[in-house]
Amino acid sequence: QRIVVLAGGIGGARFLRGLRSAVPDAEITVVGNTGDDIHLFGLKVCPDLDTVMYTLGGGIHEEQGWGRADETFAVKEELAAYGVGPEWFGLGDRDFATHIVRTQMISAGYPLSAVTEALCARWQPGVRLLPMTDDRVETHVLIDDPDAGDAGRDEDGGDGTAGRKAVHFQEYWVRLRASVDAHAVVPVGADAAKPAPGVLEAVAAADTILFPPSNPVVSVGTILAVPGIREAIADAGVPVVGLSPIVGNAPVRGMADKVLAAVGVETTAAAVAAHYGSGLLDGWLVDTADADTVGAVEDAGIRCRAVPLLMRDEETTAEMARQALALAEEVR
Ligand code: GDP
Ligand code: FO1
Ligand code: CA
Repeated sequence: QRIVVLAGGIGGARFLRGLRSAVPDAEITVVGNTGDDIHLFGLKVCPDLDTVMYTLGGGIHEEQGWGRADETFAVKEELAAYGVGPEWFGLGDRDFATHIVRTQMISAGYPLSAVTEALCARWQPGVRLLPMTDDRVETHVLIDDPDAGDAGRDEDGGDGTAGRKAVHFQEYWVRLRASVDAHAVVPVGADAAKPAPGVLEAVAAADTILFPPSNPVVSVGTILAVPGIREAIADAGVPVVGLSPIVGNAPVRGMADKVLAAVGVETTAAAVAAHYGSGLLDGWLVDTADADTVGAVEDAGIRCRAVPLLMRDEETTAEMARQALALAEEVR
């Protein structure tokens, strides 16, 4: 069977490892989020694509969830000695090689999708990994500007932007550790982006489409913001099943609560399902801790089951994948 998964970084990657072991014969196409991408040190960094590639390819730093195992930071230290930053972003020596290869190929004219395929030839992730788009998309987050002072606050013409500034998602997450409120999340460039080659074809040919427990705003939401992808999923006529990244009214890890607030969605499993909507989602898995919300999700027209959703290891994650596929059969 053919399965398409829209994936962010850690949540997506870990789920995919379970899915791959649950259905080893399935043809899995991953549409990866590239809104986290950033240009640093003259290099193009694609955190979510790399997290999926390294996790499925056996190169990931397991505890950290991103970057390479057995990493060292000599290059970063040397750059810092030249006063070249940012110092807040930890690109390791092994990881640098990936970025040099990627940037070199892009400079030579290859699209990101071809570069990703080339990188995956080494890592053999066992899935087909496609970036959502070959075009440049960068998620920015609108925050209060600590330098604006009171003078600027009233000068917004009523649109709420005075005294605020947009920072790159990586700056919000890594430098600021999501410690300040996000007023808006903008996938800059998404409206003009085209799905990468193979994305719409894979969606149209899918037997099942899965939303892993990835961030609904800055991971899955960004992929859906590329014109054509949401429509292709809705039109595919096959079960679309998601797994909640929210357990017990909180993200399992990360800042989903901050970015959900920015789009006016409560941090609950049921609210995230409603945010995707019954027009897109046919089935939704919530954690057993949220079993009391199953009725509310079903009232919204989305078939719902409560099962354990903590990805403790590959086998518990594989069981989550089996539950998602079983729910897909129920709604098919
Ligand atoms: P990121 O790009 O690295 O942030 O990763 P994703 O967007 O793919 O996934 C992030 C989401 O995964 C967060 O909102 C977490 O709450 C969720 N998550 C992480 N681990 C687990 C888990 O074990 N179970 C569930 N249900 N969600 C998880
Ligand atoms: N996350 C951090 O918290 N600190 C870092 O220094 C950092 C560096 C980094 C380098 C390469 C890469 O692929 C990912 C990296 N991440 C780092 C993870 C990344 O910032 C985010 O977790 C994701 O973009 C959120 O999905
Ligand atoms: Ca991400």
